[in-house]
Amino acid sequence: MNKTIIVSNRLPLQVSIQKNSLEISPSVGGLATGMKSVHADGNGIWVGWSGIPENELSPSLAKEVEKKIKKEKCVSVSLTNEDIEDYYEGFSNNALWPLFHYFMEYTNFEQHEWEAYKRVNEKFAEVVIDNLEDGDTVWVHDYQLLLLPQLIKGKKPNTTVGFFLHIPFPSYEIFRTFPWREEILTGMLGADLLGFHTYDYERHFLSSVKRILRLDVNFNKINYHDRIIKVDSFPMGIDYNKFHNAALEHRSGSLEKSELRKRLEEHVTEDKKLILSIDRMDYTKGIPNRIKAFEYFLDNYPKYKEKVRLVMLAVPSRSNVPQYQKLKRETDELVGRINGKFATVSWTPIWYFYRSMPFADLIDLYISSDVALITPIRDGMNLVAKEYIATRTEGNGVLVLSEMAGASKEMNEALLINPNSFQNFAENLERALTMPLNEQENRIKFLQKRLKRYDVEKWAEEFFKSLQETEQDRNTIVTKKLTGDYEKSFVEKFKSKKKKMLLLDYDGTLVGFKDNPQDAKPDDELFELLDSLHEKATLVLISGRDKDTFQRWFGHKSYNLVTDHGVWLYQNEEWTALERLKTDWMQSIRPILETFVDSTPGTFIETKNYSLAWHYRTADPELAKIRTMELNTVLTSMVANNGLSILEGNKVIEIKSSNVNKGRVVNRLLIENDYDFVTIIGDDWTDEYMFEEAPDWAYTIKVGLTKTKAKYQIKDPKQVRQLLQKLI
Ligand code: GDG
Repeated sequence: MNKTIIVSNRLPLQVSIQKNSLEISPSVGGLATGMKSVHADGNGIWVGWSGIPENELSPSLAKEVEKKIKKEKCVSVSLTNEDIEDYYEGFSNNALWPLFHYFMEYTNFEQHEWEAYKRVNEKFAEVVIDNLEDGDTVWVHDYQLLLLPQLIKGKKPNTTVGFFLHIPFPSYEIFRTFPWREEILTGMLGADLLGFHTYDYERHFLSSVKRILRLDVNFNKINYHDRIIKVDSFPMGIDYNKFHNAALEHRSGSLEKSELRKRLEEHVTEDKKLILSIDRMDYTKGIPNRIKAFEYFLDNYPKYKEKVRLVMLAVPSRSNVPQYQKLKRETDELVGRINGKFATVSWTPIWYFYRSMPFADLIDLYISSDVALITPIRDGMNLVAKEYIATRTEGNGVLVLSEMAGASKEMNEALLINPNSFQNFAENLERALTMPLNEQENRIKFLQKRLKRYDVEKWAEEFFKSLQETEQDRNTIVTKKLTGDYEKSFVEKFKSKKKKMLLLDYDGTLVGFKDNPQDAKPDDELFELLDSLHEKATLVLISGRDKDTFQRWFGHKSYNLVTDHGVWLYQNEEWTALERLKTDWMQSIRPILETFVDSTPGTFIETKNYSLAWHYRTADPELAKIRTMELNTVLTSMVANNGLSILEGNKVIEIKSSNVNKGRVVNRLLIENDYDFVTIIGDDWTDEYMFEEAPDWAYTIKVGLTKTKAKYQIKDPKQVRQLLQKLI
């Protein structure tokens, strides 16, 4: 039975060893909840670190840990103290975490930590592969394991691999500073589906893939070797019912009130309000900034003195890292200073807790607070914001949320603020404190509806569904691939037939692309191949290239040539014009193309006899994308009335007479002779005209794995040559 292997840095359980006795308890985090059904399904297993370093376990204890966690359907990856220091605290938390959250000043690039990161990712891969069977699916989580997808795919290419990033993916300008940027991207591209919390992170990732790896991206799909990788956003939700029901229970009076709740309620009266913030103590969460902004608020709206209290829960995190220790000191000092500045005998403005709290206390905090102030400087999603909304069972309460949290993208009904503007912060806090009840209810209602529907289980389900679809897509490509039995029958047919024609496109089909088109000359091996083919079949090279170039390259051969997309035909050592075309339009189009060359570095114009081509292969892909749209807009109005058409080829826009296309030539050639075998091979969409005109029984083969009308697909020019070689 096929199973799913979930992989994350930590297993969803807590292992504690006391006086040589082992305690294992499941952890209750959002991820564990979301993955519950995926994990529980069939023989699903979870691979990760147990939280106990290898060095602290005797061999017998290690065995026992393994046995006990196996019962929880988990398998552990054993990590040494050194691994944890260099891979986890080092590379993951000192390089990836700050950089991905735009804290460049905290980012440390250490070669030995990078080595450890690679080594530990390989350890994870080993454990996954040991547990992997044909047909299994792997779902990898988060920034500690960016290299893992490719490590799995490289060894087990038929495995479906998904990856989800829980933190932001930074913009290209930030990501490009990373010394091992190519390796990180290639590592991630081992996945068939890459998921992010928001569309922005997805966009940033695609932009880096385009610019750094220079891969082709079509909408949200990446063409990578012979694979198509899907990239999409899946905003992670929470276990809505768990929070909502706990809040209902706490409010129902069936439970005895906790001390915390009693103390919180003492503060809340008609004109006094509680403001809540909960975060891990992390510099991304904007804690010092929030305290300073609160000071600004009290200074500028003094009527709220003694009327509001900020209850701030900061949960200890990574506390042995110097930056986190500094943050803790800064927070302590700020709270002290501000409490000292404003406190009265009966009031302290900030109640500050530096600890973690049991779930029940968390619920008490949520239900007792009139306003939640969630103001990270940068946050992948932020689940606390969602949890606060889920606990508002009476429909009141206001969420003030930073625009920099991924959650803001789907929580428009919150009061969205820029946490760096104290004025904006203070205005919205005042607005939250004075918001009429019916407005609060309307906003909460909308937010709850969405969070309830798109909860964490739905999130996992949607990701998983999309991941399974990639498997189906892969299978369709496989059925179209001209390999195995299909290839065998193709070769046999060719050999058994008498009147054969091979129509071969040139660039991208017989030769790969070069930065400068003039460098893509035919090589000796190609001549040898074409000579042999020409002895066995009518060989036609058909190209958008100009007549002069082909004359220079192939004039000494007797192959048939079609150039300029079908304007000229070379047969029996003679050139014939198939179309009579004007070229006077070039005078008005060329200056337009020149302005695009000036404004787009790396682009140039190629002048052919009957067309003008603007090449952008070496330009910045993002800029080129914008420019191609602009150029298309400018040209569209001009070409329509002048009998011209715009062809978008592979990194080139070509303007030519609309009467011409490769498909018309195919028709003409087919009529000339009574062929019993025809094969057409081409790579870009100008070749689709040929595929359209081909008779049903012909072989049409598209080079590359993008959408096509051709019946078969093949990976690249190298494979085309290998296939043709088999015909001789
Ligand atoms: C990363 C990304 C992304 C907090 N204090 C206590 C406690 N919590 C629980 C909350 C919430 C979770 O911890 C925190 O989740 P966040 O999403 O707010 O933040 P990160 O830990 O930074 O998580 C983040 C997330 O991954 C998921 O993809 O949203 O952007 O940084 O569930 O309730 N729970 C208990 N006591 C506490 O004191 N019991």
